[in-house]
Amino acid sequence: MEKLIITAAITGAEVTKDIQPALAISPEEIAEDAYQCYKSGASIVHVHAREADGSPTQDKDTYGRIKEKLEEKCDVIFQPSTGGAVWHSPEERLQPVELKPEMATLSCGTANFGPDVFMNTEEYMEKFAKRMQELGVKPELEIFERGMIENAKKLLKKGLLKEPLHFDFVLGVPGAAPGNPEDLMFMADKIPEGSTWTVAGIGRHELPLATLAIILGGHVRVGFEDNVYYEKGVLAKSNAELVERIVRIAKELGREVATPEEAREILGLK
Ligand code: KMH
Ligand code: ZN
Repeated sequence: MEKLIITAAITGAEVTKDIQPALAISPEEIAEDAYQCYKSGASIVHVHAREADGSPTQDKDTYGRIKEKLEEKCDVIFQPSTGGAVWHSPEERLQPVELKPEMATLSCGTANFGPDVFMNTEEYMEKFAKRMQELGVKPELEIFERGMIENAKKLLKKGLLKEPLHFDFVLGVPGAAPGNPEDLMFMADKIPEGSTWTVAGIGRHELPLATLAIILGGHVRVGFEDNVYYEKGVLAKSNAELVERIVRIAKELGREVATPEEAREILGLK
């Protein structure tokens, strides 16, 4: 079986320091957190930038500072968000791709997101995909609902995506697809042959879905963006602690963990 790619989604846009005191805020803190995750076994870091006051920002220069500091430390794959927060405009959200990171996320449709709506119209999905293609940025296709796989296939048909595709099933968001094992298996069965996939289980779904993905041959995303707990009622000490647990489970299940270079091979980044 292919080696396991672990993505650390370290900040997100919604988590606050009140909820998780170990949350990194400044570019220096975010780069250091990402480095600790890399040392623990992550080969990709998915990042949302923050303002000094902790609020989420899609500012290109802030992402640029994180990227620069991270590149000084290690060769982990830097994957900025183009999802941002629900209230960011599409133009704001797209900014970090101008830094030409190796990857960036591309959300493939609109979904309820707790009490909010995470809006991704066809026009903007196409615009995001086109710009990423022009800049040579590989999209990670964020799938919150089954129909979003079809939206991704439509982008592929229009020539706005290039195979092999890489999907991230984000399961367990309140208002979108639930985080049950059968939901993951159903979705993983519907993507084009030759695609790769990872799973981001939200909250209590993180660990069981990660374990299932290791068994099924998929890849895994963990981190404060998706889940701030180590176990019920116990906060994780760090993002790295969540990565370390996945490395241990993978080892027990006989799945080797990919280095960033190996992840690049698997994802067709080079
Ligand atoms: N914060 C969510 C509204 C992404 O990073 O591409 C969207 C999100 C997806 O986190
Ligand atoms: Zn994100």
